[in-house]
Amino acid sequence: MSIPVVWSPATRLHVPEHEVWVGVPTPGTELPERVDAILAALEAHPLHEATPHDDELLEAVHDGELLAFLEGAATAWAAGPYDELVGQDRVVPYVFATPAMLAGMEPTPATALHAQAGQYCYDTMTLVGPGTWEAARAAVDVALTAVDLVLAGERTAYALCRPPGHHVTPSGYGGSCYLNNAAVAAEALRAAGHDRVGIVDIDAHHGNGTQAVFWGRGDVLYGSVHVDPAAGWFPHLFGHAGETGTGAGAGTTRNLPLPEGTGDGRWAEAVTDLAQWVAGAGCTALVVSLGVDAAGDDPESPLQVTGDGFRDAGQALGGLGLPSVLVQEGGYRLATMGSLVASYLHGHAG
Ligand code: SP5
Ligand code: ZN
Repeated sequence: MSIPVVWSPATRLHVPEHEVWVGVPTPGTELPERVDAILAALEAHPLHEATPHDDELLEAVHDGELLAFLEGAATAWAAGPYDELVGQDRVVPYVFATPAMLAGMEPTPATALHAQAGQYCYDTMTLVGPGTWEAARAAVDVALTAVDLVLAGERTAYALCRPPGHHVTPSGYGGSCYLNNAAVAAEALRAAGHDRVGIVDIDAHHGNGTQAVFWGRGDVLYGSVHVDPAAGWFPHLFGHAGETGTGAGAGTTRNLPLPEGTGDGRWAEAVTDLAQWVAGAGCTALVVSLGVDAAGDDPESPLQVTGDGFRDAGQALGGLGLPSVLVQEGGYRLATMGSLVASYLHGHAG
């Protein structure tokens, strides 16, 4: 039983040459080559190219203002002309509309593009360039095409989404993410008649964006295992155990932060805990935010998971027998990330 793989060549079009980290331009980590590294490792799986989908479900997740900004930002920046003036060819914010700046006042929306960026982008690592929108929008089509396959009867489909998405809130992007592919997939499963959908996020980082999208809702559960943000890891402000949702969503968020250095046994136990939680809560479909940056050799996290751990995580989640859409998130070591995805898929297929 081989899980179908959905991809799009347009996901290669986003080229983040740099990410500005603590004020310093460092080489980008979320590279187009990630797509090819994963494809090469999944050669044995049936391959499907994504088909275009309209914006209805994307607009259910994200504010229209954010979508319009992302779609037009690269062209507007090029006309700036910031590249000519200061040597910056990517959209990067420098003023941030934080609650501390607003101080309870209603701001007048910024007119300068370099200030507008900080109304939507909440960090300096997530630059927009030519092709960013096309790639991010294609990744949404990849996720929705994987949902189509599952609705047509596949038990599981894998969406090779890139750029990743789980850090994007309804109106804010960051963390190398622009559009929340997993949240859109969950909305698609809901729209197709699944009354309760579970999202389990095994990326090394907490998916603050996905948590935000479903924070007040009881119909989509969000559970995440990740390196403890309180130990100094992105996204810093969210992902702590006390965050459990609000209103109709009270109790439908679960965070299992783990210490730096956590390896296979304890990590896979936490994934198993989340698997049993979503099944016990009556979810009839599953979305997995499948980052592989928890790997021991990944440059972006201090977790120490191996291929065996990813296989065990796949077994725990695939063993639920739920219709499942697997959405690629992070994972940055080109030499090994493909085989880690393959290990997870092998475990999930059982
Ligand atoms: C989807 C995903 O895994 N996003 C994680 C983004 C977290 N990035 C934090 C970056 C922290 C500093 N990294 C320095 C890399 C130097 N290029
Ligand atoms: Zn990550």
